Amino acid sequence: MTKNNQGDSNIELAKESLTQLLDDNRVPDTVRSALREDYQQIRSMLEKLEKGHLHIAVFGRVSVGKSSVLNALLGKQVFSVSVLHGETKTEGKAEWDEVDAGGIYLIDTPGINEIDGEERERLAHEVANRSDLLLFVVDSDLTDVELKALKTVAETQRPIILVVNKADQYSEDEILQLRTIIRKRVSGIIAPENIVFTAAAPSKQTVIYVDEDGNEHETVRQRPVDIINLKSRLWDIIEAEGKTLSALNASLFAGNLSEQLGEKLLAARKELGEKTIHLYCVGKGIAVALNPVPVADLLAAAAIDISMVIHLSRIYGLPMSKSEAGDLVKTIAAQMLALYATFWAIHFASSALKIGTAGLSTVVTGIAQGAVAWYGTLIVGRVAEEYLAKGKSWGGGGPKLIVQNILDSLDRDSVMSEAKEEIVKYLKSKPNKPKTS
Ligand SMILES: Nc1nc2c(ncn2[C@@H]2O[C@H](COP(=O)(O)OP(=O)(O)O)[C@@H](O)[C@H]2O)c(=O)[nH]1
Ligand SMILES: [Mg+2]
Repeated sequence: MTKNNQGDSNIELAKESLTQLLDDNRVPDTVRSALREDYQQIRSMLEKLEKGHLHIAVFGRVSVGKSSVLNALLGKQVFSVSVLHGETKTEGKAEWDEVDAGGIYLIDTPGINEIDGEERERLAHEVANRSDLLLFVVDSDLTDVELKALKTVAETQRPIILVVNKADQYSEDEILQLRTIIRKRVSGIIAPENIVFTAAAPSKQTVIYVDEDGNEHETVRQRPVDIINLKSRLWDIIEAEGKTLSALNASLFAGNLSEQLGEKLLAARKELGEKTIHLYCVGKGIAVALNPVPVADLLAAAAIDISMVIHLSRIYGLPMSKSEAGDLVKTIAAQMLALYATFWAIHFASSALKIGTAGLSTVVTGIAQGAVAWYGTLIVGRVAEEYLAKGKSWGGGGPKLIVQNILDSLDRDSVMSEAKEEIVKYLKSKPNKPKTS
């Protein structure tokens, strides 16, 4: 490959962002294992970058001559060719040693299907993602299916050469016409210089001639392979920007992947966070139900919320100290109180008054209060999560807006009745009846 400083620095940049993703220790192990496949993909991309490899893949309809085009480039029969549909079932890879730079690989792929649009799109992305340059092969004017597939691969921003194969089947006039039609059809997608005609495996030609005596003779002539236009176009591109190409595509790949990783990471954290919050809600609901707290002891009960916040902060990769978590819980509680003052007052004051009365009423009160505590912990958990997901920030609206939004998003009555149900279930499963003070 040509010495190219821009290319080198692009590679470094791509490598750096890939390595960063791999080494990101903020990613908890549970999440990391869920993302193992993505990590594997990053690793193989990194390896390819380090070796400076360039991948050129063919793509196109079955039987247009994809395998034949690659064989013609290689000058030997490496990939199997068949008159039957779908000869190439799996991918193949071969080094193209005609280019001095080395490390250039040709990749054969199965043909795209005429019918299944979704599968076609998936395949197009898959092939494009792993190659630095694409040879989109056709054997006539593009069908609608081919045009759609071409647009799909073009979206991946890979450079594409449109190879019109089986040129031997057309007369010179027909080729001129075909070139004009195809140019128009793919304008805006493929530059004219990237449309090349080839005859990778021309069919034999029967020639009949009449000799001086008037006798007819029939000879079969093998037409020559015509691949030089594609070769020289490829050489030009590799000469000019080979290294930049592979780095550019690696950056694109790394960029896409880190975006996807970010989304998956957040989803995985949300799921883990959800489970964690639920556990603390159950824990606190039951603790309070068994031991209804007077208003004055509410702070003691806040210890559970504080542990929950510390736990959540680890899941989100932004660990908090006990005092930091305590401050966060206080901030959230203050907003909750401000917004729902009467609600909290009624629930806690009435239960505080009733405390001390023995028997069933205490149990009933306890369950009701446990449900309120559960609801409170759920809000604290959800708000804390939002704060953590924003990288420890409240965003423009401050804590008030976030607490308000979370409160609005929760149906208080159904949360409380679910809480009561779970608490009762737990109490019933216990052989010892709750203590009455
Ligand atoms: N006439 C002609 N036939 C070709 C040419 N290239 C390939 N073929 C034939 O087209 C058929 C399919 O070729 P193949 O390379 O297996 O296509 P693929 O399915 O796209 O890989 C085979 O019979 C080839 O001999 C060409 O340039 N001219
Ligand atoms: Mg094939």
